[in-house]
Amino acid sequence: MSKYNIDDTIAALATPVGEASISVIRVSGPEAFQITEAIFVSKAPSKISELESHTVHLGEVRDQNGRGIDQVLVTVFRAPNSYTGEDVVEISCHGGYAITRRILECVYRAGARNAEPGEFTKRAFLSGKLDLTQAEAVVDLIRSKSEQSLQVALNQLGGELSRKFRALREELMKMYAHMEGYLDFPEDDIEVYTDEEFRGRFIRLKAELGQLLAGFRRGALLREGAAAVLVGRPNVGKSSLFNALLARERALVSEFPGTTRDHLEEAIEVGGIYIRLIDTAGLSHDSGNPLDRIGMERTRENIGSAELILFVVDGSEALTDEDRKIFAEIPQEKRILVVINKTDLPSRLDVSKLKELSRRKAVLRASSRTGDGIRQLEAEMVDSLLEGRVSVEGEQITRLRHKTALETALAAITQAEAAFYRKESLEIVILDIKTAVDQLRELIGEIYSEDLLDVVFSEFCIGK
Ligand SMILES: Nc1nc2c(ncn2[C@@H]2O[C@H](COP(=O)(O)OP(=O)(O)OP(=O)(O)O)[C@@H](O)[C@H]2O)c(=O)[nH]1
Ligand SMILES: [Mg+2]
Repeated sequence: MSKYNIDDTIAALATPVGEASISVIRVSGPEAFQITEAIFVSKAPSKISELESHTVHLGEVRDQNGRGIDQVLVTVFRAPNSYTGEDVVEISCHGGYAITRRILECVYRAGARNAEPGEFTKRAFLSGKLDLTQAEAVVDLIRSKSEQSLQVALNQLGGELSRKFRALREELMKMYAHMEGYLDFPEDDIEVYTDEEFRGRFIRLKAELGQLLAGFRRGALLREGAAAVLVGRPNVGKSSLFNALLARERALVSEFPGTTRDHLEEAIEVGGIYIRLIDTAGLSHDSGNPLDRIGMERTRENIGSAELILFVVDGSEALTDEDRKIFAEIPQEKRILVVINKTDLPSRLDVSKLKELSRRKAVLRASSRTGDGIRQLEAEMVDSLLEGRVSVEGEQITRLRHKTALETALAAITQAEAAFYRKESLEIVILDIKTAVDQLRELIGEIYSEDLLDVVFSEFCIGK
């Protein structure tokens, strides 16, 4: 069956599976009204297909033997004024495994097909309700775990990024048209940009694409969050800091070195960013204990995949060789914050030696016992992850798909520009411009392949 098939009617649970006060089953397609009529008996003696759009009706769902299953509300949306652009019925029933399963069975028996993940949104896209960038924002909105990622998703859903892509496409199409006009009628005195104009347009386009690309890392960070890992020798207070940042006693803390044997992960939201905070087993290079070695192996893996390392030292003790060895293990290209913990105790740490060791990394002081310096640490974590750029204003690309397409477009424009200056035939230049145009059209989904839609919509959950 073709993935483009939108002739049939689909149905799925739109709310999470499990116990809830209500669940919603969504039915969309040309038969949505007839299918609902077959299983629903309204209190009022009217047919679903005759009901006004955007109205809610009380009634009962009955199985094929006429036995009542649940009292429900159905909401009717008439095409094209619905999420998918098709006729849609939403059945709000009691939440629960068995009830929703039985109602869905009735809906399927009456002729609906089980919707694939994201199929409702795919239909919204195919019927022109949303473009592809906005469809992606729907997933981001649902998945948002922090204020900032939510804001970026809302901006995208509102069409901010799409408008930017469209404007760039428009600009490129103009260049294309001018070049094509010249190619088609070279003798005519048709108006074509001067070389100067072309030069200016190339420069502007490259700058705008470059700017969008530069924002990718931050956009991806806002969308996906980041992993921050606490690293240091045993007993410096990593687990205590972990708890202080979480604001609850999650990790076991004790005065015995080697308390944490396995890593622990918890999510926090700091400065609007979603951070996966990871506590690790203290690294100790001369431990003969095999359990320690396994724990340390895990710690190394965590270091490898983290975006931010919090290197923790104990301020109430002098810097040790072990501290040095551990620091040396952290790849220097990583973002690293050095945290001097236990500042409530008398200081025995030579800060200049620590700075020498950590070179230009930021050094912070904190006490997980009193909470001093914890807010500052949070702020530094955010700054370090965002590199100081905290604003979510402006268009923000968030996905690898956007990045790859814009990179291809930028390369094509750069190539077109070079060919233009070498005074190569316009036929060559125009091919590159066409490549760039197509990349932008694909971004908003003006042109698409089945594969592309598969990739975009496979991220969705069932019922969306
Ligand atoms: N005075 C003081 N003691 C602290 C502070 N942070 C941690 N401690 C104490 O230091 C000891 C070790 O703390 P943990 O958080 O278990 O240290 P850790 O780095 O997780 O140790 P491992 O799991 O063994 O690697 C405990 O007795 C804590 O109470 C602090 O800021 N001030
Ligand atoms: Mg610990």
